Parts: sequence; structure tokens; C-alpha cells
Amino acid sequence: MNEQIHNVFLSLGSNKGDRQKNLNLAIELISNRIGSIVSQSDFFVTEPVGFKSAHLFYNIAIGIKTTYMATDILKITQQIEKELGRKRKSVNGVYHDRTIDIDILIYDNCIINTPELQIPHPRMKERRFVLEPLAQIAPNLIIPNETQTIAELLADIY
Ligand code: PH2
Ligand code: MG
Ligand code: MG
Repeated sequence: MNEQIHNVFLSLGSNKGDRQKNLNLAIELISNRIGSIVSQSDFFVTEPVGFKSAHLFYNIAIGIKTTYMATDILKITQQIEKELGRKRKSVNGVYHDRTIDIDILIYDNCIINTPELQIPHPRMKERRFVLEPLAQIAPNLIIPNETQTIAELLADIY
């Protein structure tokens, strides 16, 4: 056996249905199917960014340890989104209310740029609903190819 352990950070959001329950179920399925949960932020209540909706988000960040490749994690998280009732995917930055959204933020120090998957998450630096939960669990983390820590990036957008 030669399975490497990878450190991964995910961002989760829900603004439809029982938001807390959706997030807790997603975390449970992630820990069953992807790997152990190492850290978990508080729930942050946030205004929808980039689209209009009356429904506030709950956002969290989690850190996991896994032996899976990033592309496998993408497949598994998309399956979990489906099982938790997500109907529509965002296309070209057009967003909709969703029961659950699971985004891969960081995968070790890897940089991945394919049509299906971009890591680090290309918009994480400017999103307070991502940085604020992430800063709770990984304030000193530095995104590959960046110089500032998560805490510093967050301070910049305040
Ligand atoms: N996700 C988006 C777009 N806008 N706004 C908030 N507050 N939280 C999110 O998770 C979120 C968003 C695209 O995935
Ligand atoms: Mg998202
Ligand atoms: Mg997503």
C-alpha cells in the first residue's frame, strides 16, 4: 500500500430548505465517503452574493484528510449534492437558490486548471463567505501561488 494522505479544504453553502440540516448531512456523507473531518468552522449566515434572493445562506468551511484524488472528490461531492436535492448547477456565473453547494477550495499545494475543476477555487480570494469560515479553521494557510495568509486576505476585504 502506498496511499498518500492529502489535506483538503472545502466550502459548503445552503440557502434552501433546512439549511443547517443540509449542511450537517453533507458533512456526515463527506466523512463517510471522502475522509475524516479534521476541522469545521462555525455556521455563518451570509447574504447571497452574485444573485438576488430573499433566502440567506449558511456557509461553513471544513478541513479533511483523504486518500482520494481531486477529481474523485469532485465526483463524490457532486453525487452528494444530487442526493441532497440540488436541482440546478450554476452556469457561467448565473446562480440559483440551492439546498447544498460543496466547493473544493484547496487540495494540498496543487494547482489544477481543467474545464471541470479549478483548484485553488478561482473566486475564493474575493469571497467573504468563503474566507471568513476558512479563517476560523486555517488562518495561517497560504493559497498556492499567493503570498498572503487567509487571515490577511480576509482583513483586506473588510
Ligand atoms: N455561493 C455562490 C454564489 N453566492 N453567496 C453566499 N452568501 N454564499 C454562497 O455559498 C454563495 C453565494 C456560488 O456558489
Ligand atoms: Mg459555490
Ligand atoms: Mg459549486
